Amino acid sequence: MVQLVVGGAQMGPIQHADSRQVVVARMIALLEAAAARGVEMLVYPELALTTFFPRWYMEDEAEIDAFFEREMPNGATAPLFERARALGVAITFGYAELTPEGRRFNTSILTDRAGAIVGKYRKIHLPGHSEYDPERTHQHLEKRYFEPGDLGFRVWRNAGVVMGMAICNDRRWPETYRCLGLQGVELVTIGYNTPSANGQQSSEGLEKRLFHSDLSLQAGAYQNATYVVGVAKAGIEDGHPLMGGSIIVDPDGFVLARAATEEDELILAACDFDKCAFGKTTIFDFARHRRTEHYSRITAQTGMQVEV
Ligand code: CDT
Repeated sequence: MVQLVVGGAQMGPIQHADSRQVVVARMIALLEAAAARGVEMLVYPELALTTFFPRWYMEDEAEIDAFFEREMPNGATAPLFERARALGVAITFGYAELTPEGRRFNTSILTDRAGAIVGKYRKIHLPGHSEYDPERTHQHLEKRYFEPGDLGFRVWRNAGVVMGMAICNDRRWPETYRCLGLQGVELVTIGYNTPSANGQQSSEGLEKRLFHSDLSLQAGAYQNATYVVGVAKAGIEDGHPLMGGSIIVDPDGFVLARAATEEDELILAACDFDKCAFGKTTIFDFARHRRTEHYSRITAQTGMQVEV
């Protein structure tokens, strides 16, 4: 029987002027609160160390690189790893990664309960655009600052559980969960930064955006018989609102815990990973029921083609 208390460390806003040290101190406070409540695996948001900088158009390479980490752990984040190790809590968080070759990725890492990095994921579905768009109410320049991830969707057995990572916009794509589901995933962790309003459609408000987030996370969990944890960075960053709505979802698609604020807030749920087995061996027993002979379009074709 594999059971784990899983936590989501939703983070409130991080302003441009906030140092990594200030942010890491907040992450450690959440970690300590989580450990005190029995959390054994804690999930932080996407790009957890900085403000959501893709909202700004930048050309200066040095200005861009200031948001990126050249190594992980590094001087600023080492205290977080150290505290997680001391408390025996596995963690995952997102950050902007600058590789030694000068490549930039939107990345998340996974540690074991001894504070060692056991997994790395680089965001595959990058939303937004690469050039300044005057038609939008706010910019979303992820395609400018990041390359699509090159590591695929992988899983790792960590603390006895098959874990996989995805980042923000990945949660809207069924392919994400299915690639992980085909590897037997039991816990999918997904940090996000989602603006509270749609920069291209003013009628789309917070309620619809929260619904779409829930819908995606709950469907991904149910259709792959896995726990899913979605964790926001929320609140008003440098005048720009990000939505909250962090949730923990069980393998039936039910929400076990939900954040109520747009601030630093802990959610948690005791997860019994044996509960993943029922769906994986019945309605979503992939080996018995999938019909791959009819799925070739999924990988052969990217955009929609209307052929009638
Ligand atoms: N960070 C991130 O991927 N955010 C996107 C915003 C989509 S609107 C360009 C999301 O899917 O939540």
